[in-house]
This record gives sequence, structure tokens and C-alpha cells, in this order.
Amino acid sequence: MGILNVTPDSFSDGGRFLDPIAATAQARRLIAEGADILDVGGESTRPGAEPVDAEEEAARVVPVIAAIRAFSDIPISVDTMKPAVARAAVAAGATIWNDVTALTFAEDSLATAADLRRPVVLMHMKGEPRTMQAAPEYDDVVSEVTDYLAARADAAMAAGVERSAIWLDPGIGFGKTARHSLALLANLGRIVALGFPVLLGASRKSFLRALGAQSDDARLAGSLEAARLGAKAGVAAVRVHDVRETVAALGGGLARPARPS
Ligand code: HH2
Repeated sequence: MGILNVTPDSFSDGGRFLDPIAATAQARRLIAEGADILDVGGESTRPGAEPVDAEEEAARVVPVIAAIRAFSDIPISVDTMKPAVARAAVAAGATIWNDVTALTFAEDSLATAADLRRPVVLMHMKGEPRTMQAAPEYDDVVSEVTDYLAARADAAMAAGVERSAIWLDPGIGFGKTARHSLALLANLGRIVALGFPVLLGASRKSFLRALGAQSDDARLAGSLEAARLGAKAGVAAVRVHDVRETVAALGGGLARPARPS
């Protein structure tokens, strides 16, 4: 899954693809490099990021999704916590709803996911983006994240989302210290064992810096190692900035049958 942030403030590529023409060119590049899914986001969720309203967020992502759809049938996920943005994105051609709040952000999140009838990624986050990295604490991060994801999958199914449409994501860096993120990376098999496709997003995240990866090269090496760990544990997709390098590191990508339609 190649990342396309149409935002002024994302932590690693903020501001570069705000213009739809630049965003579309980047989409073409990610596809050429081997991406199987594009994840288009219009609101940064980096620690400390300020929220944007639904209108502004939709105005960023909809033209880009429509432009990609005009030349490619690649699956497109929309990275949003807002049901209204998910709806607008799906109308423009998005095929997956990637929700970092696991359908908890709005009262109509669950009902909207059921109504859209598209795959939905349920991600674990402790707290909310503005404050989540203040001092996250867990007794047992792996059990808490796994139990939370199982509960959110149950809630989604109870609301009418098909079991086959549910993806899970441990939310690396979302209300987690480097130690928490590492514990999750080392125990991804526990989440995979829940029986849903798992998405892993570790690319260029700050826990890598906390581990000593200060330079861009070192952060890339750490990102690739995390993708390899994910592949070994059986995740279905990895959300990455560096598609070409990741495809190479995974020896051509992840196993085909695990990919979403
Ligand atoms: N990470 C980010 C954003 N969305 N979605 C899922 N499912 N999993 C993730 O790990 C994840 C995500 C944060 O990374 P990035 O898009 O690079 O930065 P920003 O949040 O600043 O847009």
C-alpha cells in the first residue's frame, strides 16, 4: 500500500502532494514502483497535528481520487476518520475505508461503513492524535491492542459490516512508545491469528528514530526491516512511503492471495 498524503503537514511528505497534479504524478510513480493499493489521506494524524473539517478534507482527497480513477483501476483506500469524507471518497472511486479510529470517531461511523459495503481498516489508537504520544501506558500492550481490535471487529459486524470486509491494524506509533511499537512488531502473529487480513504501517515512523535510526537511510532500513517482519508474521499489506524499496525487500511483494479485491 503506497502512501499518498494530500496534506500540508504530514510528518514525512507533508506539503509535497497538496496540488492534485503533483498528487496524481506521485500516484503514477507509486503504481509504477509496484504498489497494489494507494492510500490517499487529507488529514495528518501525526502526533500534535491539528484537525481539519470534513469539507476541507474532502476538497483535498476527492479530486485526487477521481484523477487516479480516470487512469487506473488500482484499489484506493481513503485514510479518514470522518464518515462524510469516506462517503465522498467512495463516490469518487475509493474502494477501501482506512479509519485510524476503528469506526469510533462519529456516531454514524459504524452505520456508514455497513452502508458503503467496502472493505474497512480498523486501526488501534490510544487517545487522539493531538495528545496520544504524551505518555501512553499499557499493562500488556499486545493483549490490549489484540483485544481492542477483536472487539472493534465484533462491533463492525454487529452493525452490518461483512466479516470478509474487515481489516485490522495495530496502529504502530499511535499512542505508543517505541517499546510498545516494538512489542507489537514482535507479536504481530497474535493479531494475524484473529483471522482477519492485517495491515501494518511502520514506514518512516518516529519509533525508528528512538531506536537510533537518525538518518533517512537508517529510517528506510528500519522501515524495510519492519515490512519484512510483517511479511514473516503473515500480514496482508504494508503501508509504506518507499514502495520500490519495499517491493524489493519483500522479494516482489506480499503473497497474492492475501491481497484485497
Ligand atoms: N499511519 C499513519 C496514517 N494512517 N493508517 C493505518 N491504517 N495504519 C497506519 O499505521 C497509519 C495510517 C501515519 O503516517 P503518515 O501517513 O505517513 O503521516 P500522517 O499521519 O502525518 O499523514
